[in-house]
Amino acid sequence: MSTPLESWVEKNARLMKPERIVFCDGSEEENQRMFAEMVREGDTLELNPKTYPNCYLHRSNPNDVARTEQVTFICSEKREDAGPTNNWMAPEEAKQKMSALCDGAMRGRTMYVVPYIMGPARSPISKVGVEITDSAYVVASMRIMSRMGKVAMERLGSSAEFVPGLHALLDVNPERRFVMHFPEEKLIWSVGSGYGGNALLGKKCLALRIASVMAREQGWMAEHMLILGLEAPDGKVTYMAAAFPSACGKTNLAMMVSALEGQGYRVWTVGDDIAWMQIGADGYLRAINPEAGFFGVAPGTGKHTNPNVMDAIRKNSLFTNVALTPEREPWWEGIESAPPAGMIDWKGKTWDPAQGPAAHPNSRYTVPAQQAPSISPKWEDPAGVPISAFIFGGRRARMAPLVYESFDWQHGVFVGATMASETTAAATGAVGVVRRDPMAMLPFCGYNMADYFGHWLEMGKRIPHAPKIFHVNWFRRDTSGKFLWPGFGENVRVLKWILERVEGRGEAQETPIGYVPTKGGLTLDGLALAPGAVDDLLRVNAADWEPELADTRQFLEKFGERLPKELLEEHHKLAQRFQRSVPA
Ligand code: O2Y
Ligand code: MN
Repeated sequence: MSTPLESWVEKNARLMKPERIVFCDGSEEENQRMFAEMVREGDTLELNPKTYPNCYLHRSNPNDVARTEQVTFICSEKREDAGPTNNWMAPEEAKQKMSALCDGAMRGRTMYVVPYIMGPARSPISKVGVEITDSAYVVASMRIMSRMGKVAMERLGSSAEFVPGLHALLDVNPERRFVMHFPEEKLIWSVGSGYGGNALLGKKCLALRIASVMAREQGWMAEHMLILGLEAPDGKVTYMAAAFPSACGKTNLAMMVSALEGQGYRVWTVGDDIAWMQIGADGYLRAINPEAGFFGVAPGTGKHTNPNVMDAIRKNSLFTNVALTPEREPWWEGIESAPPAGMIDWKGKTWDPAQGPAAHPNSRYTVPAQQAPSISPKWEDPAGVPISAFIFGGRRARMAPLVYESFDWQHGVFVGATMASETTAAATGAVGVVRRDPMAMLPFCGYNMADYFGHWLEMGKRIPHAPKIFHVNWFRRDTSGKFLWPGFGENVRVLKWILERVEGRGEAQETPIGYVPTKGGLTLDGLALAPGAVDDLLRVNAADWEPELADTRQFLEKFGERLPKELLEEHHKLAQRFQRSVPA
């Protein structure tokens, strides 16, 4: 008798008609075979084995360099269950479309069956997924990003408890590119892209879109959050989880080298992108990082911005769409070394600076998490780490102060639901356009976000020791447009205040938006800030918040009747607090 996995593989083999089927075991020999296959295919090359041992550079199809939200669908039975912020397609229609595209899609090719665990192998919070793919690059990447192969088969046994994911490259044509999620069935089906979030199905598809649905059904949380531990001078580590939209430095914060190390404050990395959290027997929200690696943006990463990752990527790493030096080393803009002569750009051509950057702006490193010098000794703890603080954040030039604490859980949910970031030239070409991205989950929530807010509100009632909720903004500018805060390792000063607030210390003043540090509440010794910068960083300016109130109201109204009334209540309370604070 076939196991559920075998039956599912057979069914899909009948559809995709591969020449051969390989069940991946995750061994080092198999990994070497994958890289040999990728090198043979011509889009991958080995890097300098002396300076970057066991490292490879892969060049994706230039039409396939990022996640594509416009072709990402939530295929729930009812359109309203996907909500106003997701693309929706009826499941039957989606399946017909995908079956037609996949009929014979692997003819003459290998079908790899990739069993994997999202989360530590023995954690009760972890989940098994199986990805069918015809891409050796996906297999090699999944081996870094998850616990892949034999270990996953041992956990799965003959059970049917796995999240199935189908992936086929087809002809890597944007016209035939779709990433479909079937939340009722917990199925993922992606075609036409070999890149990142579209193709490594354990990451955004399973660990966020499908897991967010499971989390709501089962009473836990799947969030787009980094997890870090802040060690204090007495050795106690306090864990925090933080959600920022893209391009706000999540990986850098998670891997920060603390500017207060001399005072005994150190940051430990548990995860840089995703957190799965369940209420533990001790009443704390316990978080695991479902991933086993970091898939980080290369440009802008250097010895100053993220020394820990620069150390980590010197071995066993897979680079995608970065440039190549004549020494066969990876290079990108912001690596903090001058571009050498004779560079090859991300498309494999001699680099001409007049034609654009050498590395693609979304080029990536894929590196095992355990190679980070900052990796927490608890990062694989099956019980997870207890979360004491949630931190939301965005890139706001004027409005939001450096840090503030919400009044309570319900207010914190409102802060997360209305969080936003202003676009940078690098991201869109248009500077300063406000994009609302609730809890940084807008592209990753597998169901109606109004219900997602409801789930957050419910969780708050159930967690005996609920995390306190904060908001940070590293990107406030002065009137001449200069950043007021240095960021990077200095951000630990803000984490220290958060830690003190968690412990019932930390000086704060009450403002209409929440508790803001007093000037003396932040540890600023040894930091040369411009005169008046601290006041500017901590100011809550009613005039700036007026348009924000109008904009957040409009955003929340998008969710109609389904929006929990508590959020409109919080909006009303915020407006009232401002009214009371402004002299008539
Ligand atoms: O463009 C992609 O496919 C990658 S997107 C990504 C990668 C790592 C972590 N986060 C993200 C994201 O978009 O949030
Ligand atoms: Mn992310």
